[in-house]
Formats: sequence, structure tokens, C-alpha cells
Amino acid sequence: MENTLVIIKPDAVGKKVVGDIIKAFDNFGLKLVALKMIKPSKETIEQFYLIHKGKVFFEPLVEFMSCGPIVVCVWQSENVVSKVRSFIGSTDSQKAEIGTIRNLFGTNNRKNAVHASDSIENAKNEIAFFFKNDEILDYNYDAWVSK
Ligand code: 3AN
Repeated sequence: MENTLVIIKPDAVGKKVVGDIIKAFDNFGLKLVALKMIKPSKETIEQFYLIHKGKVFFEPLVEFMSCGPIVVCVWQSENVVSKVRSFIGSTDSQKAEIGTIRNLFGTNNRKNAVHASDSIENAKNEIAFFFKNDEILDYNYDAWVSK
């Protein structure tokens, strides 16, 4: 089984669509194994997006991502990294495919509702960036839901 990191960004939290986004991931058939709401510092976001340092959108991206609370979560399924990348759509919400998360809940290429890891290796690093091992709650739901 594969895990991926999803961040529900401040624009989506502000629009009160956190529940809708989580519901969409649930309905997509993925398993939620970790979740928390945090208010990240600028330093945390700079570190998280270090690969983009120097690009024109870096400073505004850091400002935006640290302007309010975000929800970080880990979703699990087979091939979850590529599944989720298709499910969220293109970076620019204006160009995101109809029905994708960024199309439904985003506004533009900065306020695009969600982040999702873009490779299996990045997913591992990004999950470890926000969660300790014992915060990944990979339970067998079926064992008690059916009782
Ligand atoms: P994605 O999140 O689709 O993998 P990346 O990794 O290229 O996109 O960019 C990281 C984040 O930087 C994006 N989610 C978006 O918020 C922001 N970003 C990327 N490109 C632009 C841009 N041209 N203008 C403004 N913000 C951008």
C-alpha cells in the first residue's frame, strides 16, 4: 500500500470546504490514515517548498501558505500518488479539468485548494515532514465497522 500527503490550503479552509474535500477523497475510495490542522510558520513553508526557492512565485506562495490554518492529511491506496495527482487536476485551477478538486474548489494557480505529493519519494519525505510515524493510524476499519 502507498501513502500520499495532501494539504488543504488556506483558501479552501477559508471557504469552508474542508469537509467537502475530505468527503471527495473518501468517495474516491481512499483511506484516511492521518489528519491535523496547523498554522504553519513562514519558515516551515519555506522549508516545505524549498525546491521552488528563487522562482517568481516563491515569496507569494510562502505568504499565502502561512497566512492561515491548513489541514494536512495522509491518504492510502494502491498507486495513491498518481491517482491523487489526477484527481486534484492541474496546478492552475482555471485550467484544471472539470470535476477535479482544483476545478471545483480552487480559484487560480496560487489559491488552488490543495497540494498533493508528485512522486512516491516526495510523498515519503512530505509525510515525514508533517507527521511522526506513530501519527499514521493505519487501522483495519473493516474489523470493527462490520461488528
Ligand atoms: P503542484 O502543486 O501542482 O505540484 P508545483 O509543485 O509546480 O505545483 O508548485 C507548487 C505550488 O506553487 C503550487 N501548488 C501553487 O500553489 C504554486 N505555484 C506554482 N506555479 C505557480 C505560478 N505560476 N504562479 C503562482 N503560484 C504558483
